[in-house]
Amino acid sequence: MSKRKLSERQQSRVLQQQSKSRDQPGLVIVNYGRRVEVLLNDRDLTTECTVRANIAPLVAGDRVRVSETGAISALMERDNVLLRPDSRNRLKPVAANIDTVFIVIAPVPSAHANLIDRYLVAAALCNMQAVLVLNKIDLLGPQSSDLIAMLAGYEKRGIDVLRVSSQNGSGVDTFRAAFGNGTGVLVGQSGVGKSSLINALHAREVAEVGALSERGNELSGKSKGTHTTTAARLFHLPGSGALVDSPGIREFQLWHVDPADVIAGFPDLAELAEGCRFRDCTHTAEKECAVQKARKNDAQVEQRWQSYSRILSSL
Ligand SMILES: Nc1nc2c(ncn2[C@@H]2O[C@H](COP(=O)(O)OP(=O)(O)O)[C@@H](O)[C@H]2O)c(=O)[nH]1
Ligand SMILES: [Mg+2]
Ligand SMILES: [Zn+2]
Repeated sequence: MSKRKLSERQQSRVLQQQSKSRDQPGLVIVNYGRRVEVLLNDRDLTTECTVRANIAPLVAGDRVRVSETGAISALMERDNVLLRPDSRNRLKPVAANIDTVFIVIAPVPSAHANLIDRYLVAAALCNMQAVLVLNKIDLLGPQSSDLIAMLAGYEKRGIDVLRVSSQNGSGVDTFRAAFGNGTGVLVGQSGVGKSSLINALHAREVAEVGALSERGNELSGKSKGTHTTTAARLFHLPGSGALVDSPGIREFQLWHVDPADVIAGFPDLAELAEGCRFRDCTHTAEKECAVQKARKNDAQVEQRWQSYSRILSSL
Protein backbone atom coordinates (compact mmCIF):
# COMPACT_ATOMS: atom_id res chain seq x y z
CA MET A 1 0.00 0.00 0.00
CA SER A 2 1.34 3.44 -0.91
CA LYS A 3 2.07 6.05 1.71
CA ARG A 4 -0.58 8.31 0.26
CA LYS A 5 -3.30 5.71 0.45
CA LEU A 6 -2.44 4.88 4.01
CA SER A 7 -2.67 8.47 5.09
CA GLU A 8 -6.03 8.83 3.34
CA ARG A 9 -7.29 5.86 5.25
CA GLN A 10 -5.99 7.24 8.49
CA GLN A 11 -7.63 10.56 7.75
CA SER A 12 -11.01 9.01 7.13
CA ARG A 13 -10.65 7.07 10.34
CA VAL A 14 -9.96 10.26 12.27
CA LEU A 15 -13.03 11.89 10.73
CA GLN A 16 -15.12 8.87 11.64
CA GLN A 17 -13.91 9.05 15.21
CA GLN A 18 -14.66 12.77 15.45
CA SER A 19 -18.22 12.38 14.26
CA LYS A 20 -18.75 9.80 16.95
CA SER A 21 -16.96 11.66 19.68
CA ARG A 22 -20.21 12.55 21.39
CA ASP A 23 -21.12 8.88 21.64
CA GLN A 24 -20.18 7.25 24.90
CA PRO A 25 -17.64 4.47 25.22
CA GLY A 26 -18.92 1.17 26.57
CA LEU A 27 -18.09 -2.51 26.99
CA VAL A 28 -20.19 -5.35 25.56
CA ILE A 29 -21.37 -7.70 28.32
CA VAL A 30 -23.44 -10.07 26.19
CA ASN A 31 -24.96 -10.14 22.73
CA TYR A 32 -28.52 -11.49 22.78
CA GLY A 33 -28.97 -11.17 19.04
CA ARG A 34 -31.25 -8.22 18.43
CA ARG A 35 -30.14 -6.48 21.60
CA VAL A 36 -26.77 -6.11 23.19
CA GLU A 37 -26.11 -5.50 26.86
CA VAL A 38 -23.48 -2.80 27.31
CA LEU A 39 -21.74 -1.39 30.36
CA LEU A 40 -21.28 2.33 29.81
CA ASN A 41 -17.86 3.34 31.06
CA ASP A 42 -19.04 6.10 33.35
CA ARG A 43 -21.88 4.14 34.92
CA ASP A 44 -22.25 1.12 37.13
CA LEU A 45 -25.36 -0.22 35.41
CA THR A 46 -25.61 -2.01 32.11
CA THR A 47 -27.97 -0.86 29.42
CA GLU A 48 -29.61 -2.70 26.53
CA CYS A 49 -28.69 -1.29 23.17
CA THR A 50 -29.72 -1.71 19.59
CA VAL A 51 -27.03 -2.09 16.95
CA ARG A 52 -26.65 0.03 13.82
CA ALA A 53 -26.69 -2.01 10.64
CA ASN A 54 -23.07 -1.50 9.61
CA ILE A 55 -21.57 -2.96 12.79
CA ALA A 56 -19.86 -6.37 12.67
CA PRO A 57 -21.18 -9.13 14.99
CA LEU A 58 -20.44 -8.09 18.58
CA VAL A 59 -19.20 -10.30 21.38
CA ALA A 60 -18.49 -10.05 25.09
CA GLY A 61 -15.44 -7.89 25.69
CA ASP A 62 -15.93 -5.67 22.65
CA ARG A 63 -15.35 -1.97 23.17
CA VAL A 64 -18.04 0.07 21.49
CA ARG A 65 -19.55 3.54 21.25
CA VAL A 66 -23.17 4.12 22.19
CA SER A 67 -25.25 7.01 20.85
CA GLU A 68 -27.57 9.16 22.95
CA THR A 69 -30.49 7.13 21.63
CA GLY A 70 -28.95 3.89 22.89
CA ALA A 71 -27.70 2.53 19.59
CA ILE A 72 -24.25 1.02 19.19
CA SER A 73 -22.64 3.23 16.58
CA ALA A 74 -19.08 1.94 16.43
CA LEU A 75 -16.96 -1.07 17.25
CA MET A 76 -13.49 -0.11 18.44
CA GLU A 77 -10.49 -2.01 17.13
CA ARG A 78 -10.04 -5.37 18.88
CA ASP A 79 -6.73 -6.38 20.46
CA ASN A 80 -7.67 -9.97 19.70
CA VAL A 81 -10.71 -12.17 19.25
CA LEU A 82 -11.34 -15.79 20.13
CA LEU A 83 -12.96 -17.63 17.24
CA ARG A 84 -14.73 -20.96 17.01
CA PRO A 85 -16.75 -22.76 14.37
CA ASP A 86 -20.51 -22.97 14.99
CA SER A 87 -22.71 -26.02 14.36
CA ARG A 88 -22.80 -25.16 10.65
CA ASN A 89 -19.02 -24.87 10.49
CA ARG A 90 -19.05 -21.12 10.13
CA LEU A 91 -16.44 -19.19 12.07
CA LYS A 92 -17.89 -17.14 14.87
CA PRO A 93 -16.27 -14.75 17.32
CA VAL A 94 -16.76 -15.77 20.96
CA ALA A 95 -15.05 -13.06 22.98
CA ALA A 96 -12.77 -10.10 22.31
CA ASN A 97 -9.91 -8.27 24.05
CA ILE A 98 -8.91 -11.28 26.11
CA ASP A 99 -5.69 -11.59 28.11
CA THR A 100 -5.94 -15.20 29.19
CA VAL A 101 -7.81 -18.28 27.99
CA PHE A 102 -8.62 -20.56 30.90
CA ILE A 103 -9.03 -24.07 29.55
CA VAL A 104 -11.26 -25.76 32.11
CA ILE A 105 -11.10 -29.53 32.48
CA ALA A 106 -12.40 -31.92 35.11
CA PRO A 107 -12.26 -35.56 36.17
CA VAL A 108 -15.84 -35.76 34.79
CA PRO A 109 -16.54 -35.22 31.95
CA SER A 110 -13.08 -36.62 31.32
CA ALA A 111 -10.43 -34.56 29.57
CA HIS A 112 -8.53 -35.56 26.48
CA ALA A 113 -5.09 -34.19 25.70
CA ASN A 114 -6.07 -33.64 22.11
CA LEU A 115 -8.96 -31.35 23.03
CA ILE A 116 -6.64 -29.37 25.31
CA ASP A 117 -4.11 -29.15 22.50
CA ARG A 118 -6.73 -27.80 20.12
CA TYR A 119 -7.56 -25.06 22.60
CA LEU A 120 -3.85 -24.34 23.04
CA VAL A 121 -3.41 -23.96 19.28
CA ALA A 122 -6.44 -21.65 19.13
CA ALA A 123 -5.15 -19.53 22.02
CA ALA A 124 -1.70 -19.21 20.47
CA LEU A 125 -3.16 -18.19 17.11
CA CYS A 126 -5.52 -15.66 18.71
CA ASN A 127 -2.61 -14.13 20.65
CA MET A 128 -3.90 -15.11 24.05
CA GLN A 129 -2.05 -16.63 26.96
CA ALA A 130 -3.42 -20.02 28.01
CA VAL A 131 -3.77 -21.52 31.48
CA LEU A 132 -5.18 -24.93 32.38
CA VAL A 133 -7.74 -25.10 35.16
CA LEU A 134 -8.51 -28.47 36.67
CA ASN A 135 -11.92 -28.09 38.35
CA LYS A 136 -13.72 -30.62 40.58
CA ILE A 137 -10.55 -31.66 42.41
CA ASP A 138 -12.93 -32.92 45.12
CA LEU A 139 -13.62 -35.79 42.71
CA LEU A 140 -9.99 -36.83 42.29
CA GLY A 141 -9.20 -40.36 43.41
CA PRO A 142 -7.05 -43.38 42.66
CA GLN A 143 -8.67 -43.52 39.22
CA SER A 144 -7.25 -40.08 38.35
CA SER A 145 -3.58 -40.98 37.94
CA ASP A 146 -3.62 -40.58 34.15
CA LEU A 147 -5.20 -37.14 34.44
CA ILE A 148 -2.67 -36.05 37.06
CA ALA A 149 0.23 -37.30 34.93
CA MET A 150 -1.15 -35.53 31.87
CA LEU A 151 -1.34 -32.23 33.72
CA ALA A 152 2.18 -32.67 35.08
CA GLY A 153 3.30 -32.99 31.47
CA TYR A 154 1.75 -29.64 30.54
CA GLU A 155 3.30 -28.04 33.61
CA LYS A 156 6.70 -29.39 32.64
CA ARG A 157 6.30 -27.70 29.28
CA GLY A 158 5.70 -24.35 30.99
CA ILE A 159 1.91 -24.14 31.03
CA ASP A 160 0.37 -22.99 34.30
CA VAL A 161 -2.07 -25.45 35.83
CA LEU A 162 -4.53 -24.33 38.52
CA ARG A 163 -6.35 -26.89 40.63
CA VAL A 164 -9.71 -25.85 42.04
CA SER A 165 -13.03 -27.05 43.30
CA SER A 166 -15.86 -24.62 42.72
CA GLN A 167 -17.91 -26.85 44.99
CA ASN A 168 -15.81 -26.75 48.15
CA GLY A 169 -13.90 -23.57 47.29
CA SER A 170 -10.40 -24.94 47.39
CA GLY A 171 -7.98 -23.18 45.06
CA VAL A 172 -10.51 -20.48 44.21
CA ASP A 173 -8.40 -17.72 45.78
CA THR A 174 -5.35 -18.78 43.76
CA PHE A 175 -7.50 -18.78 40.66
CA ARG A 176 -8.75 -15.27 41.45
CA ALA A 177 -5.18 -14.07 41.90
CA ALA A 178 -4.11 -15.66 38.61
CA PHE A 179 -5.50 -12.97 36.37
CA GLY A 180 -5.53 -9.92 38.59
CA ASN A 181 -6.79 -7.03 36.57
CA GLY A 182 -7.10 -8.67 33.21
CA THR A 183 -9.93 -10.23 31.25
CA GLY A 184 -10.09 -14.00 30.95
CA VAL A 185 -12.32 -16.36 29.04
CA LEU A 186 -13.37 -19.80 30.29
CA VAL A 187 -13.48 -22.48 27.63
CA GLY A 188 -14.01 -26.21 27.88
CA GLN A 189 -16.54 -28.98 27.45
CA SER A 190 -20.05 -28.53 28.72
CA GLY A 191 -20.36 -29.74 32.31
CA VAL A 192 -16.77 -29.18 33.46
CA GLY A 193 -17.97 -26.39 35.76
CA LYS A 194 -17.24 -23.09 33.99
CA SER A 195 -20.38 -21.36 35.25
CA SER A 196 -19.87 -22.85 38.71
CA LEU A 197 -16.38 -21.32 38.74
CA ILE A 198 -17.81 -17.89 37.95
CA ASN A 199 -20.24 -18.32 40.83
CA ALA A 200 -17.49 -19.47 43.18
CA LEU A 201 -15.54 -16.31 42.38
CA HIS A 202 -18.59 -14.22 43.22
CA ALA A 203 -19.49 -16.26 46.29
CA ARG A 204 -23.08 -16.18 45.04
CA GLU A 205 -24.99 -17.34 42.02
CA VAL A 206 -24.64 -15.09 39.00
CA ALA A 207 -24.16 -17.62 36.21
CA GLU A 208 -26.55 -20.41 35.37
CA VAL A 209 -25.26 -23.83 36.36
CA GLY A 210 -26.18 -27.07 34.64
CA ALA A 211 -26.09 -28.02 30.99
CA LEU A 212 -29.88 -28.27 30.67
CA SER A 213 -30.59 -24.63 29.91
CA GLU A 214 -27.89 -24.61 27.28
CA ARG A 215 -29.31 -27.68 25.62
CA GLY A 216 -32.82 -26.28 25.71
CA ASN A 217 -31.70 -23.28 23.77
CA GLU A 218 -29.71 -25.29 21.28
CA LEU A 219 -32.78 -27.35 20.45
CA SER A 220 -35.21 -24.50 20.08
CA GLY A 221 -32.56 -22.50 18.25
CA LYS A 222 -33.69 -19.22 19.74
CA SER A 223 -33.91 -17.57 23.09
CA LYS A 224 -37.28 -17.74 24.75
CA GLY A 225 -37.55 -14.05 25.31
CA THR A 226 -35.78 -14.41 28.60
CA HIS A 227 -32.14 -13.75 29.20
CA THR A 228 -31.19 -17.39 29.42
CA THR A 229 -28.91 -17.52 26.47
CA THR A 230 -26.13 -19.58 25.01
CA ALA A 231 -24.08 -16.50 24.22
CA ALA A 232 -20.82 -15.79 26.00
CA ARG A 233 -21.23 -13.28 28.82
CA LEU A 234 -18.70 -11.10 30.60
CA PHE A 235 -18.72 -11.02 34.41
CA HIS A 236 -16.89 -8.37 36.37
CA LEU A 237 -15.35 -10.00 39.38
CA PRO A 238 -15.59 -8.59 42.87
CA GLY A 239 -12.33 -6.74 43.41
CA SER A 240 -10.91 -6.61 39.91
CA GLY A 241 -10.73 -8.36 36.61
CA ALA A 242 -13.37 -9.90 34.41
CA LEU A 243 -14.19 -13.36 33.12
CA VAL A 244 -16.17 -14.41 30.08
CA ASP A 245 -18.26 -17.56 30.49
CA SER A 246 -18.65 -19.26 27.14
CA PRO A 247 -21.24 -21.91 26.42
CA GLY A 248 -20.10 -25.52 26.27
CA ILE A 249 -18.33 -26.61 23.17
CA ARG A 250 -18.69 -30.31 22.70
CA GLU A 251 -16.30 -30.68 19.81
CA PHE A 252 -13.85 -27.89 19.35
CA GLN A 253 -12.54 -28.21 15.81
CA LEU A 254 -9.71 -26.20 14.38
CA TRP A 255 -10.51 -26.58 10.72
CA HIS A 256 -9.94 -22.89 9.94
CA VAL A 257 -6.31 -23.05 10.93
CA ASP A 258 -3.46 -23.09 8.45
CA PRO A 259 -1.65 -26.43 8.91
CA ALA A 260 1.66 -24.58 9.22
CA ASP A 261 0.29 -22.70 12.24
CA VAL A 262 -0.67 -25.76 14.27
CA ILE A 263 2.87 -26.04 15.61
CA ALA A 264 2.30 -22.75 17.48
CA GLY A 265 0.23 -24.70 19.97
CA PHE A 266 3.09 -27.15 20.51
CA PRO A 267 6.03 -25.03 21.69
CA ASP A 268 8.03 -28.12 22.67
CA LEU A 269 7.70 -29.55 19.15
CA ALA A 270 8.34 -26.12 17.64
CA GLU A 271 11.63 -26.00 19.49
CA LEU A 272 12.63 -29.38 18.11
CA ALA A 273 11.52 -28.26 14.65
CA GLU A 274 14.30 -25.69 14.56
CA GLY A 275 16.54 -28.63 13.73
CA CYS A 276 14.47 -29.69 10.70
CA ARG A 277 16.18 -29.46 7.34
CA PHE A 278 13.25 -27.77 5.58
CA ARG A 279 11.77 -24.55 6.88
CA ASP A 280 8.30 -25.56 5.71
CA CYS A 281 8.63 -29.01 7.23
CA THR A 282 5.25 -30.38 8.38
CA HIS A 283 6.99 -33.06 10.47
CA THR A 284 5.04 -35.83 8.82
CA ALA A 285 6.95 -37.42 5.93
CA GLU A 286 9.88 -35.12 5.24
CA LYS A 287 13.47 -36.25 5.25
CA GLU A 288 15.83 -35.00 7.95
CA CYS A 289 12.97 -33.96 10.19
CA ALA A 290 14.20 -33.33 13.73
CA VAL A 291 10.73 -33.94 15.20
CA GLN A 292 10.41 -37.33 13.51
CA LYS A 293 13.86 -38.21 14.73
CA ALA A 294 13.06 -37.25 18.33
CA ARG A 295 9.82 -39.24 18.18
CA LYS A 296 11.69 -42.45 17.67
CA ASN A 297 13.70 -42.12 20.87
CA ASP A 298 11.29 -40.36 23.20
CA ALA A 299 7.88 -41.75 24.17
CA GLN A 300 6.70 -38.35 25.35
CA VAL A 301 7.59 -36.65 22.08
CA GLU A 302 5.82 -39.52 20.34
CA GLN A 303 2.67 -38.84 22.37
CA ARG A 304 2.84 -35.12 21.63
CA TRP A 305 3.42 -35.79 17.94
CA GLN A 306 0.36 -38.06 17.86
CA SER A 307 -1.80 -35.21 19.15
CA TYR A 308 -0.21 -32.76 16.70
CA SER A 309 -0.75 -35.19 13.86
CA ARG A 310 -4.39 -35.77 14.83
CA ILE A 311 -5.03 -32.05 14.63
CA LEU A 312 -3.25 -31.80 11.27
CA SER A 313 -5.34 -34.57 9.76
CA SER A 314 -8.56 -33.08 11.15
CA LEU A 315 -8.10 -29.79 9.30
N1 LIG B 1 -18.13 -32.32 42.44
C1 LIG B 1 -18.08 -31.14 41.82
N2 LIG B 1 -19.05 -30.79 40.95
C2 LIG B 1 -18.98 -29.59 40.36
C3 LIG B 1 -17.90 -28.70 40.59
N3 LIG B 1 -18.09 -27.59 39.83
C4 LIG B 1 -19.24 -27.80 39.14
N4 LIG B 1 -19.78 -29.00 39.45
C5 LIG B 1 -21.04 -29.57 38.89
O1 LIG B 1 -20.86 -29.83 37.50
C6 LIG B 1 -22.07 -29.60 36.77
C7 LIG B 1 -21.84 -28.66 35.60
O2 LIG B 1 -21.49 -27.40 36.09
P1 LIG B 1 -21.59 -26.07 35.19
O3 LIG B 1 -20.99 -24.96 35.98
O4 LIG B 1 -22.96 -25.87 34.67
O5 LIG B 1 -20.62 -26.47 33.98
P2 LIG B 1 -20.41 -25.68 32.59
O6 LIG B 1 -21.28 -26.37 31.58
O7 LIG B 1 -18.95 -25.87 32.25
O8 LIG B 1 -20.76 -24.25 32.80
C8 LIG B 1 -23.06 -29.07 37.79
O9 LIG B 1 -23.90 -30.12 38.18
C9 LIG B 1 -22.19 -28.59 38.92
O10 LIG B 1 -22.85 -28.66 40.17
C10 LIG B 1 -16.88 -29.09 41.54
O11 LIG B 1 -15.91 -28.38 41.83
N5 LIG B 1 -17.03 -30.32 42.11
MG1 LIG C 1 -22.16 -23.05 31.79
ZN1 LIG D 1 10.20 -31.51 10.75
